[in-house]
Amino acid sequence: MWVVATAGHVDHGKSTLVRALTGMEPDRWAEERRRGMTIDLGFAWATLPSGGTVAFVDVPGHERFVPNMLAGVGPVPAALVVVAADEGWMPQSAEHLAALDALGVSYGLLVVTRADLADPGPALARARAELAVTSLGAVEAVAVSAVTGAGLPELRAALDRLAARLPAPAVDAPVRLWVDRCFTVRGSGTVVTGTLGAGRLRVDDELELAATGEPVRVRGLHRLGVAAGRADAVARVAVNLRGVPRDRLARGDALLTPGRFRLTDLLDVRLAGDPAADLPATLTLHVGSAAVPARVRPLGPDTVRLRLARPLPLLVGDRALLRDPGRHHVAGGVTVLDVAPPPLARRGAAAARAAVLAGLDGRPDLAGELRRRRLARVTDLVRTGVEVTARPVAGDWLADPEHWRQLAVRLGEEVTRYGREHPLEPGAPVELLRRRLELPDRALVEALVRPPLRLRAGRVTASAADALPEPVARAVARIRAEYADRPFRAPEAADLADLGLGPREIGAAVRAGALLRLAENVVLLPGAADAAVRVLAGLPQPFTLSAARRALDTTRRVAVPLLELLDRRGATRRLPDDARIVVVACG
Ligand SMILES: Nc1nc2c(ncn2[C@@H]2O[C@H](COP(=O)(O)OP(=O)(O)OP(=O)(O)O)[C@@H](O)[C@H]2O)c(=O)[nH]1
Ligand SMILES: [Mg+2]
Repeated sequence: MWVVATAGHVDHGKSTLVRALTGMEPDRWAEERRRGMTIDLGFAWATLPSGGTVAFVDVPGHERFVPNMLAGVGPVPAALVVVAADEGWMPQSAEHLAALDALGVSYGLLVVTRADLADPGPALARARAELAVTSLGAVEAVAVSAVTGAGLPELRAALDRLAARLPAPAVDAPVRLWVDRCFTVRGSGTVVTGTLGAGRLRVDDELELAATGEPVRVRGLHRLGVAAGRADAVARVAVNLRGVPRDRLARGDALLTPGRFRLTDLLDVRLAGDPAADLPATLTLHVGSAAVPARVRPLGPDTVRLRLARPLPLLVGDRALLRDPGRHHVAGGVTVLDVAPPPLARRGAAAARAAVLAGLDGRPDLAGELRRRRLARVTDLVRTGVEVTARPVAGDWLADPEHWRQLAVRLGEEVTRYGREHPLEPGAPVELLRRRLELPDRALVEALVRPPLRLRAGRVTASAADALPEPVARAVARIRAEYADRPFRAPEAADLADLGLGPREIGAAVRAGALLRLAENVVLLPGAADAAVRVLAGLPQPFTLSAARRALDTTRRVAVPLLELLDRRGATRRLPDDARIVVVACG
């Protein structure tokens, strides 16, 4: 199924055309039929020559009902721009086209109606020129008469060609169904309708009501008036909801895949249209079927911050439009750049923010998001529209790699400082370190603890060697200094003896985590095992003992027990032919 919205000035024959194509009545209200004018959205559908189905969202052309028109076209990716041959280009032809352009609608047809009343040529030429400079660009044009039927077969064929060009819908994407109608069906309860632009709905699905976050369940589903167990985007759907009173829902609400969207009333956007500085302080933001007053704060030449009167489920990259209802003026399209922007409290913050926004294009980008936020929860990032491909550093926390490295260094410094200030205490409390590093979660502090730091009983100790008798600590320090840049070389037995490290001293150092014992008189610095796995993971798999020895730049004396240790830890696995593979790359 494809969904196409109409657009065009009042009385230009949009509804008549939809009626002629579908045999259905798009003007649902008695008042509409009495006045011969569309007031609210109408819905009808037809089978095309190819056998495919096209559903129409028929919009009102009258200037008073532009907000209804916008609610209809908001979630629809294709448009039929209708112009009457006998009237030609008119104010709402322009306003509707500006709206389609602002929303970035790039698929459509131009239909010159009432071709039995006047030569369609001039209206067609003017409309073509107007469309050419918008997101629609050069579109196919057809002249029709709903009275004589002339042009309708050509229009049906053109609709088929348009449908064939429409991009494949993202069926696996999360659902955000913008509600355009809401009513009660006796015996069934609340029903909402909308254009499903992406994702898939099934009977019994649990969804989230955007306005309140409350869970709702799909009790029944209709596609184009027929009950269905499931509906894949793109589709016109009616959703019967279990246990939701009718008055809880209205046009502009949305049904969401749980956990995939974030309600926001503060967003930074890029404008296409009027310059930021020329915008009035208050405009209406139209997105999906919603229309929400927004306070506008210019940041850069084409970027503004919007404070919405009520929060909406928006994602980075969403297209929307700003309109001045008083002036009947579409101020421009917006692309959402950030749905969780930082507050602009400090002096100069707005200018700094403008500089950041200048580098954003509305494409969700994990590395960039992490660079800006430094730390973020997976769930929060997903809800902004970012695809998370990185591994969390702790719990569901993601970190910018550079920031994480700096935090690790600062943790070491803070622990050392604490040790100096409190020489009698066994290390710095994790909670205190969390506050000093301004981290939101203790788990982050714990994840930053790496040798020579150690975590014990809620405290981080500066160096395991601190807990050792003075001569042993000094000997370990010498080894650390000498072997730091060749971590897989081990001191010879004679060197250990020279350092005063006999079996008892080595045992103490190993227990304190200051040394890693591979075999009798074979010790490395702690961390060497993890580092070795990283090196070995870079080898062609599987690898032999001698390949490992060369890669680690070490001797058999170290390589043999080191690999055995890694086997025991499950980081490597020994194959029947004695070669090995790395199982998990740790660290
Ligand atoms: N002669 C002739 N009349 C037409 C044609 N198409 C529409 N009309 C007439 O034009 C008038 C307006 O048609 P509608 O279809 O209601 O126009 P509309 O664009 O839906 O109007 P709104 O929904 O109010 O914006 C009606 O009286 C139609 O009968 C046509 O091809 N030829
Ligand atoms: Mg109409």
